[in-house]
Amino acid sequence: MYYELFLRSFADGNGDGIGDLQGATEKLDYISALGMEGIWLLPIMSSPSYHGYTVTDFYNVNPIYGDIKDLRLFLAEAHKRDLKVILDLPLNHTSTNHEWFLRALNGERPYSDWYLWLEDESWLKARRPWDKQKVWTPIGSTFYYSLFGPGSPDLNYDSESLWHECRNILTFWLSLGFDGFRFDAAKHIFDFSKKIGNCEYQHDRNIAFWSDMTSHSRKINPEAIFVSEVWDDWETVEKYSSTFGIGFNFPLSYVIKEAIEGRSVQKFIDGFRGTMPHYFTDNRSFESGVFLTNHDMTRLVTNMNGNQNQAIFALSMLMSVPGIPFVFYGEELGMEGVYNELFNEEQLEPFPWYESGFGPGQTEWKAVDKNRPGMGRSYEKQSKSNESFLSRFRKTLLFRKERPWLRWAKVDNIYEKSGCLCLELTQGTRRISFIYNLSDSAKNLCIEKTIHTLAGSATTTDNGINLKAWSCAVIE
Ligand code: ACG
Repeated sequence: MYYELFLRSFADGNGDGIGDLQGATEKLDYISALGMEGIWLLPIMSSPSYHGYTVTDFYNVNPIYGDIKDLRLFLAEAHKRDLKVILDLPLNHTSTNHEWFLRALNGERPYSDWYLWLEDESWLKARRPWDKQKVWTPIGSTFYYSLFGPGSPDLNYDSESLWHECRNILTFWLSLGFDGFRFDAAKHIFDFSKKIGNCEYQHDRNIAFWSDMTSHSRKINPEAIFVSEVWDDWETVEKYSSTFGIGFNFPLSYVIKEAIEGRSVQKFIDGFRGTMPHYFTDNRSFESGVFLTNHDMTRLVTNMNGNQNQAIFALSMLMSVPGIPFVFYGEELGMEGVYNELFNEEQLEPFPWYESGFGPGQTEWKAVDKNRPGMGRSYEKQSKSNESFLSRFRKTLLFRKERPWLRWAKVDNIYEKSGCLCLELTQGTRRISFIYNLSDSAKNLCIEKTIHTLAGSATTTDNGINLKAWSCAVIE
């Protein structure tokens, strides 16, 4: 189970109100106590942006987060707690302030080959596949290709020397002690076709690139961990996953949230079969990185319209399916926030350590709106109650931590029974069953076996159990 950590919002070590490596190091016991086996660290390289996905130096830590020494300490302390750390690496583009781009603008080789420049006016008609945004940005007398907006000129991987540079970047961070990478925008390495003068995903070329980069990395660390970010339908996600070993299962995150919203057992069954086919067999060439939300999405409790019981129920589903679960920082406190891009980014608000909103280590880099002081959302307040959302969330996480074998489990059966969803998993001699009531009313089920609950509650009846609304029963 991994914790998705946004340094800037997490914990401040030097009193400047901006989260940093020193602050995060001081909170590693907190992350470990959640039952985590690892951390996905959002980009920490030098960058002019708050999100860090537009890099100005691939070989350095953003000075506001600390320096290489702070990073080495963070990694050493994480490893002392058996926490792996994977680094989010955005290789698809750079910042416009990267030295490479500035030297490219001066016509210096090889840098001018490392970006894509307009060669034909007809290319200007190209639009981003998912939201039809323009993809060419004017500069001087030319245009550069920038899929993620004017601040992020795409790198041109037709250039061999750029592949060589990427291998050096991977070597650098692995040699510092990272256990692997989350590769950003993995399907976008080759996503503009000069032949058709428009955006076109060239999946085979993308996979050839990533195969080269992951093989290079495995020469440095044979145990290196790679997670691919391919935000697409299942067929596309599956295409990439075996090259990396772990593929984020975006489609499953929608299946869980939409089945809950629609209170539909059948929707879950159909969706689960369609997005986890590799877990219905024993032989699989990759694992799914399973999750409910990430930094590009609306937060869990907000997605559930503030219904904390449904949020814990959704988490119980995540904690019971095979694969490697990822949890976005702050979800454990029930933090709220609607996703919006480059506006107020309310899904990235400071982690509220104190109920007053202030105290040693509290980050204050941006105003908070959805997670204000005095709302009872803070760690300080919730850690004092066994009934708090945090306590319920942590209990659910620890259920998973105590059953690491679920990662590799095989799905034996998934079916509907008395209006509930039933999931049966096995792994070797182990077997476990989950019964989910994804409805607003209690359900009676004829079950002889003893159960315990992972979410909500149940009572025993003469011939079985009465499973309350938004509850999950476990037989093991
Ligand atoms: C990554 C990072 C993100 C970062 C960048 C750029 C990339 O997580 O934080 O932005 O470095 C696309 C890309 C992803 C990208 C997101 C933001 N995420 O593929 O790599 O945009 C559709 C498309 C997807 C698209 C998604 C966006 O298919 O390609 O993701 O929409 O919403 C169903 C469909 C599925 C569809 C979804 C949603 O599931 O099957 O295909 O996905 O519905 O409609 C960072 C900052 C940004 C900044 C940028 C420069 O976060 O704010 O602008 O850097």
